[in-house]
Amino acid sequence: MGKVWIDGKYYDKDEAKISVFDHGVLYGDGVFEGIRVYNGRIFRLKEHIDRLYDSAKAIWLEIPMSREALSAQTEDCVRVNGISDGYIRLVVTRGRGDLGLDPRKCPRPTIFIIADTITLYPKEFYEKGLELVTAATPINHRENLSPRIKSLNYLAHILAKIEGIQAGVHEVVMLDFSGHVAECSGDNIFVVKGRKVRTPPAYAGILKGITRDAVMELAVEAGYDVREEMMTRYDLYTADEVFLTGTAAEIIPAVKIDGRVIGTGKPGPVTMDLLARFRKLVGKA
Ligand code: PXG
Repeated sequence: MGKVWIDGKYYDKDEAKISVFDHGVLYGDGVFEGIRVYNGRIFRLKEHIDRLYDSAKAIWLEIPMSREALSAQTEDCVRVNGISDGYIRLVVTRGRGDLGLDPRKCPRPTIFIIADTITLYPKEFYEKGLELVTAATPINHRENLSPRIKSLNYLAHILAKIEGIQAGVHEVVMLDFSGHVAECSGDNIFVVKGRKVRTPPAYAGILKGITRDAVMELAVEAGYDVREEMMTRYDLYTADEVFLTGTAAEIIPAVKIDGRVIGTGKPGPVTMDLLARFRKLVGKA
């Protein structure tokens, strides 16, 4: 039976509960991380912890634990659950308060850590590639709820995801308010044209993915011309290759977008090269 750590104690999965008065539940007031474990080692834990504390800072939430203590607790949770390849969900909510939205009424944030197995995309998705459509729902405006904050408010992305489900495709492309390509519902997006590997800039208002950063480093090492640039759907439609990056997906090719076949319609050589390099980096190759 899996054990979930909540505010200092381990609970059996079925007994792992938080209050209905928690503002994480009442208002989506909180932040989180999704982290991967490969061969018993946590992938880029420091980067995830730093992003979590930045997300918390941005919403005026003080995590009542040091980065070192929370990192050690995350490692402990993986060990206690005997996970060698899996997924960690680390969540910090505003905590228990009253029915008003004033965060000052929540004396102590709730922290919980789930370490579990991971549901992976089927292998054939990597071999054949995904089909995407553009969602009508734009990404949150960066001055509204910044997409840089990995918050418990995922509704814009979930509404976009629902559009993808209705359209019968695997993922959706989300645009920003000016129509520039931003990211997908749970992944970042990359566009390949020749030796050029481009991805939307993080400052424009997207989640700065940990996988995105790793893939950019690998692409630079491999000698590609890596750029962060604003793009429109025209750049997607006319690309040689498009791929998505994320903690769960790693690197996954997209071969059809809004009915346009991308490149040859099959996962391309740059995507496959970067996927091989990524798998080597995480010790899966
Ligand atoms: N953009 C968004 C909106 C995300 O939610 C990424 C990019 C990729 O970031 P990382 O750091 O993982 O490379 C994410 C990933 C899921 C799932 O089940 C994915 C995410 C969060 C929750 C669930 O696919 N985040």
